Amino acid sequence: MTVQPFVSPDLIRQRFSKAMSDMYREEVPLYGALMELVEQTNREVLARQPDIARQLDSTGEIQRLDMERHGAIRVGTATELATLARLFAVMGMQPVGYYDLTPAGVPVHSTAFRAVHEEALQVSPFRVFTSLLRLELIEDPELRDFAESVLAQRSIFTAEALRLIAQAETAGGLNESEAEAFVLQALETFRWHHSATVTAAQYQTLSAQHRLIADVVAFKGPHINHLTPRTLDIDRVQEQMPAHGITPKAVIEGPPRRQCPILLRQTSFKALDEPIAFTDQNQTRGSHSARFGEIEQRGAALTPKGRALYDRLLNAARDELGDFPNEANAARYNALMAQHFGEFPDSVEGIREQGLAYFRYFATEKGLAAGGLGQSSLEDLLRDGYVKAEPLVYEDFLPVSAAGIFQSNLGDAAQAHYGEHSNRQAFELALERATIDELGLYAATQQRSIDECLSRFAR
Ligand code: OOG
Ligand code: NI
Repeated sequence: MTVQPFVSPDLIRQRFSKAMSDMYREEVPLYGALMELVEQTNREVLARQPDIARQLDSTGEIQRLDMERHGAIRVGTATELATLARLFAVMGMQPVGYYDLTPAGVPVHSTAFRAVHEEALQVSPFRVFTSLLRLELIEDPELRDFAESVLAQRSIFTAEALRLIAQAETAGGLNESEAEAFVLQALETFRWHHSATVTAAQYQTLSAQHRLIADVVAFKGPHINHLTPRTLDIDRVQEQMPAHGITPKAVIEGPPRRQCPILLRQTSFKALDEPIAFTDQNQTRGSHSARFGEIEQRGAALTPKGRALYDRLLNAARDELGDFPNEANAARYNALMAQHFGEFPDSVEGIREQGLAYFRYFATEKGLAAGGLGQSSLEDLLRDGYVKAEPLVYEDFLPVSAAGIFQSNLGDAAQAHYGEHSNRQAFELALERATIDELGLYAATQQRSIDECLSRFAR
């Protein structure tokens, strides 16, 4: 008997991402319309701005652009979260970062499962923003007990998915046929269900406490609630959405429009109410809205210094606005953001000289032709044009933006005030492992590219 080799986790993730996209396109017709709009806009940008095309080509991002998606799910128990971590690990995805959404009145805390090495990200940048409901924040003990008992009865993984996860863990990987089965089985966890696990009245009670609680507790599984493509021009897509029958939220989250994109800009549109059958109804008579659409534009990953500047400018603009950004104050918000962010350098050189972002260093054509140069410093190589610096793309999320996305899809009524805040320790206890610090990952990628450049020319 020949032993079949393992399929690399990166390829399993690439296949899973494709399968998820196909499933979502079938389930949510607007997703298909949005994907077309984003693909068309990206083509236009690349044709109109050859410098962007060149930059994406030299970093390799051009090859992953069309594959680029992030999804989001919300789970209800520690066991669900810990098992998800094991499921994602089969696909080479690790929990990166900790996000606390309670300051924004959303009773969850979250992490992002994603690949961590630049080479793995290149094969598939697929990531999933994963939130754990904080049931301890439900004040009514009766409702909390009810929610806990409903969650305790469900299993969000198929038996076969659990078996394949265990198999991958003990054997150290999955072979071709196991990997194929795994993708299909894992997909089931993220599927939409038209029937709820509670009665219509129970759903109402949960929803009255917080719409998000109903979304997590009342269903068989953590349906994927959006799948977000990456656009090269978010303002243009936002502008064009209405003509395609899509109504975007009032403002784009994140930094304002700039020459040199930083971090992450996002916008979303509300999904329609979807028909649901509650357990006391034979046919679908109720409804629930959970699924929405979102697009994003990614820019440079900021260093702690750059991030502190970003946070300060964002807070200053928001403080001056004096309210959550909304339809009525959108124009003023955009003006305030542009005004405050005038302080943030907007050229690659300016950002690099002030140490505001992480970079990757590449040998230029001149550098490739030159070969060994003896001992030169990185700054020498840059100055003489042997090496060029490209901003490292941000692979993570932003808590203020995430809160804005949650809010716009839950409605303003969803704003609550929680006394208890950030609890990373409790989150990691539930996850059964620590979350990875994203800044360390960016610094490591940057360092690897510096080492490679220096060793190339040191000969
Ligand atoms: C997640 C919202 C956050 C993002 O892109 O910041 C998010 C959710 O609604 O479950 O997806
Ligand atoms: Ni999102």
